[in-house]
Amino acid sequence: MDEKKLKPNEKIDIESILKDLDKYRPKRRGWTWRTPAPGLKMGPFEYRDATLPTENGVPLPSAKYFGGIDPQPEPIITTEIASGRFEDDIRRMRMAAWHGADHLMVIRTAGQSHMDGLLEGTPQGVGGVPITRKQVRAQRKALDLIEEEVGRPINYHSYVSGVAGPEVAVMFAEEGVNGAHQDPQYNVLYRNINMIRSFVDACESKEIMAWADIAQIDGAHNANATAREAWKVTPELIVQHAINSLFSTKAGIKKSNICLSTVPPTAPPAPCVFIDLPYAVALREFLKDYRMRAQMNTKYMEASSRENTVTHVLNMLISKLTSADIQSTITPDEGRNVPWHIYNIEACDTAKQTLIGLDGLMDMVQLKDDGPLREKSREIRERACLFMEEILETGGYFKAVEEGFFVDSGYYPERNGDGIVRKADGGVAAGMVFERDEDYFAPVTAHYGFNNVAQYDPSAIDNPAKLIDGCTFERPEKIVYIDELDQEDNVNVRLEETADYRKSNLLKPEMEWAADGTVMVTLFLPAEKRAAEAAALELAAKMNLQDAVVINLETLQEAEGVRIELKGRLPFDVNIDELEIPPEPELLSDEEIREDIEDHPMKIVCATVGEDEHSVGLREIIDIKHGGIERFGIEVHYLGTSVPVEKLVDAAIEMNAEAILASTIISHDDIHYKNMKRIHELAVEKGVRDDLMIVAGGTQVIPQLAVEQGIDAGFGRGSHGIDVATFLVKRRKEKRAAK
Ligand code: Z98
Repeated sequence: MDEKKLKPNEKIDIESILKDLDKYRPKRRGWTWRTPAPGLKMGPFEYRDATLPTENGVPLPSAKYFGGIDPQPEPIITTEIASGRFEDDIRRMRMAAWHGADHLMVIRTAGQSHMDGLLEGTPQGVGGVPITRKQVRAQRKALDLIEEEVGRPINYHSYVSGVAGPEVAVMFAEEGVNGAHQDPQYNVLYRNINMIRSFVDACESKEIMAWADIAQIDGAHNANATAREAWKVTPELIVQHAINSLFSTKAGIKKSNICLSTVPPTAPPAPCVFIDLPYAVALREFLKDYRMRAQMNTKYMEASSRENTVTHVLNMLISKLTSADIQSTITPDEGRNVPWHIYNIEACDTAKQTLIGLDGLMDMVQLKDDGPLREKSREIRERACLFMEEILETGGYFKAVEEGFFVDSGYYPERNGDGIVRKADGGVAAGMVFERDEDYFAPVTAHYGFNNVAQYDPSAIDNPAKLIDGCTFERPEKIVYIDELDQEDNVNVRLEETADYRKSNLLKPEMEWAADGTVMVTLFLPAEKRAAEAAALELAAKMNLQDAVVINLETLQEAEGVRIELKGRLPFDVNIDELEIPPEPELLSDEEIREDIEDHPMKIVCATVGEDEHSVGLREIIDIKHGGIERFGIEVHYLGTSVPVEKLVDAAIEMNAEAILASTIISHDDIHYKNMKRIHELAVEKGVRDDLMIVAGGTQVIPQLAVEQGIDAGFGRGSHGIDVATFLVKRRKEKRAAK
């Protein structure tokens, strides 16, 4: 099956993913954790908390200074990809996997729990995209290839909610989904689904999830995303976690697959660690047998991606201090409502960088055993216990919901009387739970509750599906796969529309969907904010951007001006075939240069020539502090500024230098090129040209024109020490080879 493998330098072929989808079976079932690798050595470092590395990936940008290593932290890293077009999301998943994500949460942009049944096809519809078998199967198929490519299992995840929850759970089990949100309290509180129905459905869903080894995330965090003052619901959060966790174990889910969704109660400018850490400790101490999925606070989120990134990083400090098992990166872009490729990837990098940066922290620091941490933590636990006791006194969970116990904005036992009230006989699907008849029988696997199999075959009590020779869980060929039903709204039509861009060398910028043309422009406008916003939109129109919208505006000073980020669409494209693409300069690595200089020490002289007092450019190229060529061990003799070209050549001869570096900034009357030519001629006249490499640089230097003056190389704007050092070492090697 080798031809089906992904090739790192080739795009994933969406059409081939969709081909024969009706016959595709996922490679495996079940959730996979990372494999710890304590003491792992990578490049110059040893890691204490890292996990087994991937085979392919994109390291952090600065990894290039350390041999391109890409250490992977301990927690699973989640990213949520839900642009609404599953075909485009597949490409984003691959990028996310290369950046270290191994938990991909996906799909719907619609409230899935508003659907009364499982839909087929991939309709984009009103109100967003629901979940369908086709999307799930296509994405799991793609992930089966992607996980092979990166060399690490990827957990695929979605939501089991709403009155269609059990149906969704069956489909997930059939299609190899590895993780899901499932919490009946979520349905009750936020989707107004009848509470009895919701808990009965949850029994069924959880039993199916247990069979399929699907890891579960609960919904408690929605309380602090909803409550007016999120930190006040911390006792309730613990109660919600406890209810769903215990309920889930009773429905058969193993504890190591039960992940509590922990979201810190607050965010800066609150003293957030002081508030969040005691809560996290309280939760983990109480529910230590379960896993923790940490997600950043989204309640107090604005559109500054800088601010959101800091909130995210502080969340990871808490995660590190309390050993979270899954780190979510979902939301740094949520505040600006631009769920774009780049923000998923940035957030994965932020998580990887932070968690690897904190490697070994707990071997050096310890949470104090006394003081405010323990006191506050104990207090939260006490409040949670009292909350639970009052639920029992009131007559149980359903009664408590009827009395508005949940999402009340008081800090329990304080109550503000503004909790969410639901009635046991109200809500969606009220009265739709029926007792099973005496002869009720369902020949299926992982079915919750009473099932009179014995009436047909007592030997099939533990395996009712035996009576029909296996249900879809054992015999997946029995699954009825229904393709798109809508002739206009389907993936094939969408792919057709973007085929030109996906299959030729036509190129359009993209943030979310193939060829969406979306770009972001960042501006500083020295005006007050209302004027600046209007001006930004006017400027966008002049830049030819369509549908421009300001997505972030931050005042730097109310009169002096604002920073604005806006998005818009470019109505044109470029053709790569018509571009003149210069060959990529091949730089030597630091090690290669250092090695060569060690074996063959190199001495050079340099100066700013002519009547020119500029020195910064040349110093940037030579100084060790600026990453200049000195750092490779090259012996540099700097003669200063306004140095006559004759003096430079004489100095090179006197010192027996191998190269001359001339800096030339002033360029009137082409004096910079004339000086280069003169250096070359002098070297020829003095009989040393063959022994000397002559290099000149400056902001106005065009490399080609420099070489035309007779010297060896020219370096223009944006050149660095490594460019010059690479040239000198390579040229000298050529000379050595020619001898
Ligand atoms: C997260 N980004 O938790 P609808 N069930 C539970 C949920 O928490 C959610 C759903 C279902 C957040 C996502 N949570 C918010 C327990 C959603 C989804 O009704 O289909 O949108 O339910 O990662």
